[in-house]
Order: sequence, then structure tokens, then C-alpha cells
Amino acid sequence: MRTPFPRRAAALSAAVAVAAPALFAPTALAGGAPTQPTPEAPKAPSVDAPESGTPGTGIERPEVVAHRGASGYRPEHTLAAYELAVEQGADVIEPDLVSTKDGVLVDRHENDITGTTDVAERPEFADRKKTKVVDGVEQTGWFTEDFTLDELLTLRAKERLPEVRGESASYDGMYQVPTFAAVLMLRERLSEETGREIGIIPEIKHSTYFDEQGLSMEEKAVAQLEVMGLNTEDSVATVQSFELENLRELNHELGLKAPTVFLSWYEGFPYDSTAAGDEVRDYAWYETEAGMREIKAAGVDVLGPELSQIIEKTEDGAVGAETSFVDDAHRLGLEVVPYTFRAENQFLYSDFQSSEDPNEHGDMAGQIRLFLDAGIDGLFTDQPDLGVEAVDGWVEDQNRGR
Ligand SMILES: [Ca+2]
Ligand SMILES: [Ca+2]
Repeated sequence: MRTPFPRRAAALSAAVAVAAPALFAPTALAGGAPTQPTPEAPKAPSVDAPESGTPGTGIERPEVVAHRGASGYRPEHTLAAYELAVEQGADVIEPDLVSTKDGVLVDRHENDITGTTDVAERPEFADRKKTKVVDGVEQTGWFTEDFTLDELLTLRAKERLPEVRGESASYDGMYQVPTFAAVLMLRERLSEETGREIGIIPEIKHSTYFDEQGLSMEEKAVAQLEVMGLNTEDSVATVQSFELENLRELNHELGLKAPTVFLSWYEGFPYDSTAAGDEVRDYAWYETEAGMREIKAAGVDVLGPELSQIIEKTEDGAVGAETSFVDDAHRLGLEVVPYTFRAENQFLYSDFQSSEDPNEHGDMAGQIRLFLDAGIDGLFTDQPDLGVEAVDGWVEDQNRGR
């Protein structure tokens, strides 16, 4: 069994290993090391040997995923954003995947590239501007599926939130849109350079939509992971989607061996449900036990909820009640890695805001600690340096028994 985010393994090994030894098999951090212990021999904690069930000892370090790269500091989804993320100590880098017209997987959060590239200022592409319905939402702009890779590579990335992240915007115009292959190669190089096996967590965006365009991405993603030696059960690669059907297909039909993550949102339907006319399987249903069991049956290992699915946000933006999401998921052997911790006040729960200035940094570390206390196994953040610092401090405190 695969445990891409290994905290649960050590934290619960004493309690759970007897009942389900394979389910929570400890892995080396980021997996893949040939010397990792077998499921029958849980890894010894590095700090004082814990009594069975004693809290605060031998906690594995939850992993920090650099959301779209170090996207708080560089234009998102650029090689520069990933390099900086690894320099800042991120354990895992996140490319989002969409397709070009000629079927190449490239790294953007949306197939609409109006907001993250200079395409709108390119007269040669003025006639590519279109209005389309993507996942049921009408959008006007420029779309990756209307560009060949060669055309796309002439564009330059820009900061999506220039008014919020002015420093990042100063890098506008410097970087290309990377292919998935380029990000995979960068991961390999950075792993060699740092001596740390860097994880990668590609997300297949708009799966049903791209199938409808005749540009299915899943087969290509598996093939590319295979080529890079990352299609293994203990892979440092983990594949994500906001739809379940393509994860089921990847796990059960397309030969994906690497772990998978089902992402969710606090409201609405995954688009595969909508496209199938399924009025039951909305994201709220996937939070129920029946829903989580179905996710598990699709071969999924990790849930990627939005923060408020774990700790509710009150109407005025403050910390609300903790839900049973983490406990429910853990009971079924699913890990929980929520998104997105962003340091600017406007993105924080009001308890952690530092001022009225929406763009000033607040106490993201404090907010992260709250979620670590709630039992998350890893986290996505736009500021990996701050995320790593928060996680390291928390782990240190846990191991001191605080
Ligand atoms: Ca993503
Ligand atoms: Ca497909």
C-alpha cells in the first residue's frame, strides 16, 4: 500500500499496524528508498522511543507541497517557481496539466491562459481569442488547446495576482510555459543537486473536457511517469484530480501504479458527475462515509480538500468548528493534504490576519499549526519557506511532547 504523505505511518503505527499492517506501512520520506522498512517492521522514530499511543513522540514530518511552485514569489507554474520552491525546502512540487492542440501536456492551472501569460498582447494570436464553455462555465480568452506547443513556447508567463504579489510580477516576461516533461526533468536534476528525493504531484485539469476535445491526458501522463521511472507503487510522484472517474480509470485501467489524490471543494459537483447527469455525487457527498468508500474503491490514497472542509470558516471569516473530515478519512486509510495556505491577510482566517492590509503577510504559520493539530498529513502552500518553517517548528514541539 502506498503512503505518499508519511506522517500517519509513524504517528499511528503502534495503534493501527496490528489491525492493518499494510495500510499504514511506513515509507521513507518521499518514498522510494530501497532501505525503507517493511510493513511488518515500523520505522523507529528518531526521537525518544514512544510508548504505544503516546502523543507527541516520533511524529513523522508532514510534507510541504509547493502549490504551483513557490507561487507567492514567482509567476506560478514556471521552472523558476519550482527551483525556488526546492531551494526553500519544499518536499514536493506541483505542476497542473492541460493539453496543447498537438497533444502535449503543459503546465498551467487553466486551459485559459489569458491571466498567466502575455498572450493577449500578441497581435499574431489575436484571432485565437474565443468564448467557450469549460466544465459548464462560459469563458472568453485564449486556450491552450488552440495552440501548438511551438506556438505556446513563444509566450511568456506573468503573475496571476500582480496587485497582490508585486515582487513576483517583476519577473513577468522572463519565463516560458513549461511542458510536463521539462518539470519532470527539473525534478530529477534538483533531486540530484540537493540530495533530497523531491516529490512531484501533477494534477490533471479538466479531464472530461479534454476527453471531449479528443485530447485525453491520462494515458500520456502515465507514459511520461513511466519513462522517468516514476510509475511505481512507492513513487515520489502522486497524481491528482478534481474528478474521480479519471482517477478510477488511471488506477484500474491505465496501469498507474503511483499514488493518487482526489481533490474536492466545499460546494458544487465534480465535473465528471455533472457530465454523467449524476445528481448525487457532489463534493459534499464525497465527504460522507459512502462517498469516501467509493473514493477508496477507485484506488485513491489521499484526499485533497479545501481548508474549510476541515476547519469551517464563520461568516465573518474566523476559525469555526472542526469537522470530522480528517478522522473520517483516516479511519478509512485515506491521508488528508488540504489546500491552500497563502500568507497574505486576505487568504487567511481572520484570527491570523495581521492588519487591514489585504496584501500584507499575516500569521500563516499559526494557521498551519491549527491544521496540523487537526491531523493533516501534508499541505499545499504558495510560500514554501514559511510552510516548511511552520511544519518544522510544529514537529519539534510535538517531539518535545508539548
Ligand atoms: Ca493544482
Ligand atoms: Ca481521459
